[in-house]
Amino acid sequence: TRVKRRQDYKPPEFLVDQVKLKFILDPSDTRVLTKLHIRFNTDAYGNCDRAHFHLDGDREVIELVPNSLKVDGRLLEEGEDYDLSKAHLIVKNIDGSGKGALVEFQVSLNPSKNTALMGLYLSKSNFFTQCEAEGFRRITFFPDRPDVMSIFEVTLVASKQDYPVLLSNGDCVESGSCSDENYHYAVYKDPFRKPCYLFALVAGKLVYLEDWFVTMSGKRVKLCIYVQQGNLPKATFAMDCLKQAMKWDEEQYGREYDLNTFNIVAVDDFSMGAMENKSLNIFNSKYVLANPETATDSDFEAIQAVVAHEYFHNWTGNRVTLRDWFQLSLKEGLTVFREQEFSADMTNRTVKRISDVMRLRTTQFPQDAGPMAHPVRPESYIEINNFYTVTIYEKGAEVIRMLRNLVGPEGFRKGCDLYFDRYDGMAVTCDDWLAAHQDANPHVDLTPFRLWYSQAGTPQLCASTEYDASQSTLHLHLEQYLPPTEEQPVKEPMLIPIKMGILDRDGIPVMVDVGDGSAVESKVLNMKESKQTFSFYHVPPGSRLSMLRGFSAPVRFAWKHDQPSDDLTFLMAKDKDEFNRWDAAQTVTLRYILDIVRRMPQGSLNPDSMASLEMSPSDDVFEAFRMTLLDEGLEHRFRSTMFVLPSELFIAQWMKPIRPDDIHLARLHLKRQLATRLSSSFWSVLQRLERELEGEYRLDAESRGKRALKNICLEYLCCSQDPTAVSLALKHFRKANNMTDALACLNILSIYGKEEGEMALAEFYRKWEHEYLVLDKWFRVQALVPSKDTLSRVQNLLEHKSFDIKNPNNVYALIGGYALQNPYAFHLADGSGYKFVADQIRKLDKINPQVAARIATSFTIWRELEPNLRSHVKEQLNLLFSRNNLSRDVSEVVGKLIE
Ligand code: B3K
Ligand code: ZN
Repeated sequence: TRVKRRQDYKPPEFLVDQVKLKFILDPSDTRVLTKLHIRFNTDAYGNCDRAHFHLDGDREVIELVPNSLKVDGRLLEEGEDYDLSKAHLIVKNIDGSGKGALVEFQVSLNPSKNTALMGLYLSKSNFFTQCEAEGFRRITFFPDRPDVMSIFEVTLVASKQDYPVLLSNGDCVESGSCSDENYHYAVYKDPFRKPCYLFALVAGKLVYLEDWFVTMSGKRVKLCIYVQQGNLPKATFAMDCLKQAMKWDEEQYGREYDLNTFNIVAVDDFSMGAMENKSLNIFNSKYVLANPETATDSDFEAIQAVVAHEYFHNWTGNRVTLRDWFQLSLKEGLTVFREQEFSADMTNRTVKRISDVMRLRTTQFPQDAGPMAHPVRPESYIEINNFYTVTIYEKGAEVIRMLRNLVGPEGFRKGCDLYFDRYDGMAVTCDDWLAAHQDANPHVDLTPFRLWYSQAGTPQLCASTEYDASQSTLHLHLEQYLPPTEEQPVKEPMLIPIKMGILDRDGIPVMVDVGDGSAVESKVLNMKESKQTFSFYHVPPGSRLSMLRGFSAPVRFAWKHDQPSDDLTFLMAKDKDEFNRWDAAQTVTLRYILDIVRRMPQGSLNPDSMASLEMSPSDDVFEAFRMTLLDEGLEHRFRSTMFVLPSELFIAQWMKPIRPDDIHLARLHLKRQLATRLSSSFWSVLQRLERELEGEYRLDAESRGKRALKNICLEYLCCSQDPTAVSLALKHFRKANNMTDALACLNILSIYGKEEGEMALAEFYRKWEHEYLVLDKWFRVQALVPSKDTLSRVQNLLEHKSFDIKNPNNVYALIGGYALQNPYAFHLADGSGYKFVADQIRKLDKINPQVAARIATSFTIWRELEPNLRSHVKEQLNLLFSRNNLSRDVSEVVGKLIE
């Protein structure tokens, strides 16, 4: 069977202590000379006479050079001494006493044909590698699993002229000219044992930005960022981020960098964000290159986050690595969490939390509720690349956050210290991680917490209250429910930490008194049972609860009886927890949108009749939004976030069956009503901010916040179909001296403008025609227009001369933007949107299966759709699945969707 199971784990039979690789680089015929010092794993299996050594190798990509395979110098015969299968090389009868053997061979491969961007490939004529998760087997034969850790020595040989820069992991210990003067070589040694998924090489024409960092023990580390000629000035921001991250990891976790150099290389063709190869991080160029003209404020923040994330992996992932891929969240969840905290420290904690939670709710909750649901530590997979999911990453990070809250910040630091100390240089499991925290915090019982790793699905938490006026006691009844999933029909109650507070009728905090002698402003209730009641004493009448502060657990929270909207607007204005002020705004708007959708029969909403729809939120809702908008005591950035309405994907989770059009229209209706009612306030804030932002562009947090608020004001005003606002947007677009404003206006104009939109798009293209990363924005803006005509626009853009379907960034911007982020345009009543996306998946699957599979996740929620749409999706999924030669990646996703 093709399914791999966590329970089937067995330690490797052979260990590889040392790997020597020599690459003779050539675009169409690269040679890899491989020498492996191997040894039977006597620790796991004792002694034996002889055993077969199994090496993985993707023989559709690599070929064993005839007569090159030797063991201890002896040439081996196929059939007699070794076998080759489609995915393996099996070297037979190796000594099993543990005394070791030297296995040598050569392979040949053709990087120029590698469009999957896994293994060794070319991008703009330069060589790059990507090995995680199982790309190393596309470079040479090797036991390609993370628990085989080796010391690597790598020699690169290449043409001097075409590949002046030669890089691999570790330090360059030797370099020079070859006997053929047209070629040169470099030898790299990495002193740290590592799994082969962390191997990397880069060769080509690149320039670099150099800097240095002095570590806490006084070691000077050379930092280099390699980019294509002409891009050097765009690398300075990433360099600053790297230094900030290095410092932060020393201060917060006591982690110091461990080599003499740290390199980052930017590449345009890359299937994901970036890769943490030991000392040679390879980055999608969109997470390295930025200047104010070409990058938005959000781009800068994303760069800061990704640079830090990859750097942090040096300890969480590289020094301590994974036993097997089921443990993926051990490094990813933890590293995301570390990045989130870093970014919070560098920017605005509340806003960062809000944006992380938005993402979790918009993308991870639907995954957890559908056929793609899996636990943070999965039990099985077919293609591991499909498991680099929001569940592993983002929910994984939530689990770490809960753990830290459970043991407290000091306990968490102690647990981390113990983890690094105990497992340095080892390949370990999520259980080992928990064991370290348990041992460091013996007073807390972490047993019930483990379920967060094993149970899939989002717990639903339902609350109700009862107030006993005679005793001034408030009883809070909580119920949790975790819906069954395919693999787990019966679930156990989870340990849910609920941070909460009480406000009296004037909004003054009431000390939370649960009768244990302590009285605090914010209390964490650890709910363990499926039903549980908590009682609070000395609660004045008319008090209100603020629940799940800071989103203390990744659950869907709801009150049994909807709160009256004045409770919510009260919390919007008064909660001491800023996150919950935002969340109250989300609930108020979500409820109103759902209200419209539920009251209107399907199809009765249409774009033209919306204006006459006689429904409106109550006055206090408008007032609460106006107060927020005008409250100078609040940070600009926070105020702008308050106006980001719940996403259509989030709203859809509260509706069965899902009617995407109605959701979109109802949401738009609310947006217009807010825009109209608050119009004069939007204008006054906008004008004031315009004045304040005049002059030179500044990147500081304050200016970023001002831009965000200014642009959201403009968006609302344009949404209210105010022609003055639309012309102003065009004016701003034309005179913008930074990409944040330009892109915000382009976006607004393409949605709310008519010919203004087309003009702006054309001008934008002309201006940025030669800036590859900026064109991605241009594609995405068009893919995101919520219109029934977007499909034909996207279809046309596929043929555009600047669009390259082999480039993942292009694909994610255009096809991904359309299929994953634009429900109104994607869900077309005749199913043509689905057919289009299915066609693209078929095409992409031949090019880059990983990217194709990701696009296929756009169908995750299909079973919840209303019957007409559902039947159209079903038809497309069946058609897709019936096709043979689907990659493992796509067939696993589609198989799960239709099963
Ligand atoms: N570890 C890589 C992801 C590799 C994905 C392989 N399909 C990037 C990261 O999470 O840091
Ligand atoms: Zn990562």
